[in-house]
Amino acid sequence: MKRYRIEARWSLAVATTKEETRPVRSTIAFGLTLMLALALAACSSGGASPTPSASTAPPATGAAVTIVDFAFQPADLTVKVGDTVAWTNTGNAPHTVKWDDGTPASDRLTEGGAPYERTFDAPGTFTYVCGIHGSMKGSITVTE
Ligand SMILES: [Cu+2]
Repeated sequence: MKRYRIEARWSLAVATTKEETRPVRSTIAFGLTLMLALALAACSSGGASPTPSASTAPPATGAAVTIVDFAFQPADLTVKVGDTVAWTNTGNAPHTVKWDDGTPASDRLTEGGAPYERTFDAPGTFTYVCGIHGSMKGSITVTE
């Protein structure tokens, strides 16, 4: 008997507040939809992130030397076999990269100009100087 009473009361309450419950219900439904959409967006972005990092991993074989204030920075750099090193001049004076191993020297590197690149296919230490300013020295150590 008690059970019936409670049910009757509840249905009465729903009946009287029917107009009020409707907008609340649709708001809740909208909120749930939004949460679901956000959860899905979070899932898809979380699933997408490993893909770019995997694709960016293989070409990460470059290294850079910047020519600043009549100096190679870093002066000594260690890279892996197969890596390409790029030299960029950021100063007003022109510089070159002249190799001690007989590899042809770079063209004159000027500020804002294209970088000079060399790819190292064998291990060893490759020393160089600036062909214009002999006191500017640097080396690339290539490891397996
Ligand atoms: Cu120089």
